[in-house]
Amino acid sequence: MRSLAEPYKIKMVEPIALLSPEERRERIMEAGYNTFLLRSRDVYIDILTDSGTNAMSDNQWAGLMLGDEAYAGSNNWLHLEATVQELFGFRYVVPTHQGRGAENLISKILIKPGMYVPGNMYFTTTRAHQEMAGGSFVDVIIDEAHDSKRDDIPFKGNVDLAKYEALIKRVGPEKIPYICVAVTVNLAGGQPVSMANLRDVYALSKRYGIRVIFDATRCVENAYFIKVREPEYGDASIAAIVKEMFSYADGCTMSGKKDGIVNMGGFLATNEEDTYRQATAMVVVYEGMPSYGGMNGRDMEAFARGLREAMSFPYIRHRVEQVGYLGQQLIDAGVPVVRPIGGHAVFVDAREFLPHVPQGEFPAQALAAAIYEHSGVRTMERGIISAGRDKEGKDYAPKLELVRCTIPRRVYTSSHLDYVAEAIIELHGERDRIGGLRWVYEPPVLRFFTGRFERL
Ligand code: PLI
Repeated sequence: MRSLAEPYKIKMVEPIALLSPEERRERIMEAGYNTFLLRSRDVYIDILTDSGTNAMSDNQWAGLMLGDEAYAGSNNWLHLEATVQELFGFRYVVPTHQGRGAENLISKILIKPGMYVPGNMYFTTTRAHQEMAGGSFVDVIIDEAHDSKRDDIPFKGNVDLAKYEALIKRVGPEKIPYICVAVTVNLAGGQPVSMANLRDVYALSKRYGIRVIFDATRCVENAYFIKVREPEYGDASIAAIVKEMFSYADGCTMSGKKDGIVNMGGFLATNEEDTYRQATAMVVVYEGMPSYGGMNGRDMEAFARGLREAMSFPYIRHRVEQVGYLGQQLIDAGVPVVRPIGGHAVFVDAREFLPHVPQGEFPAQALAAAIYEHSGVRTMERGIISAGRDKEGKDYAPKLELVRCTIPRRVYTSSHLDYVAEAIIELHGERDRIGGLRWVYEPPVLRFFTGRFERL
């Protein structure tokens, strides 16, 4: 097969520069060995996250000029609302400034203290909102999702129906306001959920009268995996797959900063009038009018256009395959990564990369810092630091201790990814010299964002 070249050409550039090794050593020390605390200008290739780091198209930039910045009833809101209704099939849409704004609304509206919220692996902000509303998250993803080496499972994000039903029987359906199904599953490695599983989860939930709420953040990447891995969908369009996926949900939250291909934005969507009424009452307190929810008119225009662009097969094929291109180089060189490679990121297995660093000395945090120091590439810890502590104050200690190399949409070319691969492969050859870290400052919630460390 010919190489899959970028399905876009570059019209505007943003210069980047590589600091000297001495400067990088100093900068990461000043940042408390936390890549979140580095200054962007000190980073050469930034694969911290795919969130809000997307490059917009000429069509989206043109849309910015049509921003209707009215306080109420903005034209761009009407466009965004109609686009979400058409693409996802939900009746009601509530705008929020980003995904966690929508998570706040749905958690406050539906979760009462003492309730349980099953989900296919936790996500940091999602679980934080569930817990702040008095709920307890329960992981009902298939066991294999916690095993970085199981590469024979095409839909590693699937819900384990037996685990889910056992929870329903244990606590009673009235204690479960909804199941949160993430498509794809970020912390499992960007792993997808099959259409068959979505259908089964919905049917089981309806038997017990439980709502299904999707985390739609990377739903287009999930649709691509369904198209290429689930035989009966091989000829279906991405838009048709997305529409069918969401027919198995009662509502969703979405961070537009990922598959919306914008830099800011989000929404809550639902088919329930009562949930919608409560959300519109609450959105004015936390986000803004129900016709902007924290977004500018121009941002909503770009978001509406971005959602439509995301449904293009050449776009999403290149996006997911570009991630695979980086992953394959690491696999070929013997660097341990989560397999199969997911939709938005390559996750390096830090436990295996640094077997001499115990989890209590934060191998993924140490490895992310070492990658920056070695190459100027910024990645992110997704292990014990991200997992946080439970209500008793005990570390969650997840099985997966990972460094995420997250590819922004339409930003980097294959040669940037070649550089990343070369740097990580080189560092793998020198892994014995990387040691662990200890806390200097640990924040009470979402500690990975602003925590500080020192070398042991
Ligand atoms: O960053 P927000 O508030 O727009 O979205 C929160 C959020 C919700 N669900 C999922 C699956 C996410 O990945 C997510 C945000 N992810 C970030 C910031 C990331 O770096 O992956």
